[in-house]
Amino acid sequence: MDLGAITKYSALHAKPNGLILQYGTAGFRTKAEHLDHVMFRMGLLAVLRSKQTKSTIGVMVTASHNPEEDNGVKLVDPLGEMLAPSWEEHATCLANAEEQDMQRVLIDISEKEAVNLQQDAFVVIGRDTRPSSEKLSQSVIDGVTVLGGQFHDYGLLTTPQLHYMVYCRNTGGRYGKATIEGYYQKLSKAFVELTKQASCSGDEYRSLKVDCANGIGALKLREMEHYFSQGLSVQLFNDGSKGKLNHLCGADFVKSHQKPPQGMEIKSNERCCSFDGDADRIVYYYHDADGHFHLIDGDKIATLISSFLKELLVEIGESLNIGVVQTAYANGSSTRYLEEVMKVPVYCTKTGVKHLHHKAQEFDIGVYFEANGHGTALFSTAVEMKIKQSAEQLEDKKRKAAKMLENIIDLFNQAAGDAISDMLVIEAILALKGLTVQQWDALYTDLPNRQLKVQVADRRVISTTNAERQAVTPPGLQEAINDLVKKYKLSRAFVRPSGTEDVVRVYAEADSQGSRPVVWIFIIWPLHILLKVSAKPRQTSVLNRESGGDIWQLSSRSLSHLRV
Ligand code: 16G
Ligand code: MG
Repeated sequence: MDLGAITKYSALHAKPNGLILQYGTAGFRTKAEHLDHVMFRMGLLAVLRSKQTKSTIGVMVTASHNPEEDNGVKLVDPLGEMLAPSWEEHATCLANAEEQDMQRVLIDISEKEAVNLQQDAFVVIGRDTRPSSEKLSQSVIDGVTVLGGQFHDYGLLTTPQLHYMVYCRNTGGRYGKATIEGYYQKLSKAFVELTKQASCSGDEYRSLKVDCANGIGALKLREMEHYFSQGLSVQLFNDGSKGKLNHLCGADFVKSHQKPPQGMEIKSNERCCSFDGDADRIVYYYHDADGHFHLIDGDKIATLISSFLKELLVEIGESLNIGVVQTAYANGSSTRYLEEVMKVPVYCTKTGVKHLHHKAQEFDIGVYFEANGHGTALFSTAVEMKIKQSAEQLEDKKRKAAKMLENIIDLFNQAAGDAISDMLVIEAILALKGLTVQQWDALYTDLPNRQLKVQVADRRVISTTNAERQAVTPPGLQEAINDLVKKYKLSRAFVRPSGTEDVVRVYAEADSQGSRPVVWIFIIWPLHILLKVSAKPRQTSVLNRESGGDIWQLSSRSLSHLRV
């Protein structure tokens, strides 16, 4: 380690005094102007991680669905997964070290992790379309080079594309070619093969409106569309040519406001979808003939995918172990449908892609989705080999199903949830099954639900267990929720501190038989207790009323007048 050079370069990326950030669920995220030193230091850390794992490591510069002024960074581990938890802690320590302590922290990490400093290092870098991203990714490169690492800068990429590149590079090209053409060709070839088999390939199945959140998804989908155009024609909206990134559009906006994005004309029963700002999330929606908006979220995407995979396995005659992984936010109707109708085992993990991904790896085939649209399917190596053999050996009908499964496996991005890949998987399944968007939506009916966020003095007063579905502290909170919930059919509520914002999230659902306010009771009561126990409730709590998208302003005073 050339400590002199590190000190010299670090001074050019100086840390603002006193600034403390944490490597959270999705890396570091804050206002772009506070991130220069973090980027430089993540370049350094990526080199250490690369030396330690003797593999290529990825660094992605993005703040996903956050406003355009923000930015962020996350590291991608060798098989395309999120950074290992012990290294998240190192990332936090390194980012927060004051200038004079930085070298010591760097040496501490190397020693703790037994990094062989003589080992070569290789880092790949990608960035989204934010105005700040180019300069910030240059700071990552400065960090990589000062520690003697080699790098390849892919420039503009979606987050899942960078995960894909890392995975390809560390598996000797077996997963695919680590180039943007390699990605386009692998996915498009599988998609075109699949849709060729669809008997219903009328116009209805061939066109899709895509809201790209004014982000990187637009650029990449534009580049890619001619590769798969014989199977699907896409019409892009919010493609970044005029609107602001994530402003009144994108998957996060559509999911949390339950309304279509701005700038998209929707005719009744037309199939539409939205990506988020870095294209790792997707939700679908449509307007029915009466003009009502219907959202098809990650839960219904998981249902469509897992039922299709299960049908194929039955046709091939393979009994593989398939599991679906969700979080506490999954609508109860989806869990019931999967377990009771489809007879697929369902597992619940904490919020955050890494938890779901990890759990899904336990199955032959693991399908995971968060309700917000993050997700993919994972296939064990043994399954991939078995299916490949079946596609060559089985007799006609079975061989056709095995071939389809082989292509579906290629179409998924198994390194990370990917809006483009998920979109193509969904479009292929709908075409192959001859399902309209309404028929897909009608698989089950979501229970009415509400979600809100509230600011309290200290969100750490809340701790949870059982995959965040039960509150352990503050005392009395869970008992109060239990007492209330048992009075209503199919009802469920939970409270959890956010991993990405300084807020507490409250979720509730119930079979309120058309009387939607019932769900609000579950929301308001936990909130009421919360505000009582958290020493100093902030003056105003902003409640994001999901359906309808209103912002409700409730003060703790007005809450205390509510009678339940
Ligand atoms: C991040 C996570 C997402 C999770 C969300 C929850 C990744 C790539 N993204 O965006 O999975 O749903 O945070 O945030 O892991 P919360 O803890 O604030 O509710
Ligand atoms: Mg995202």
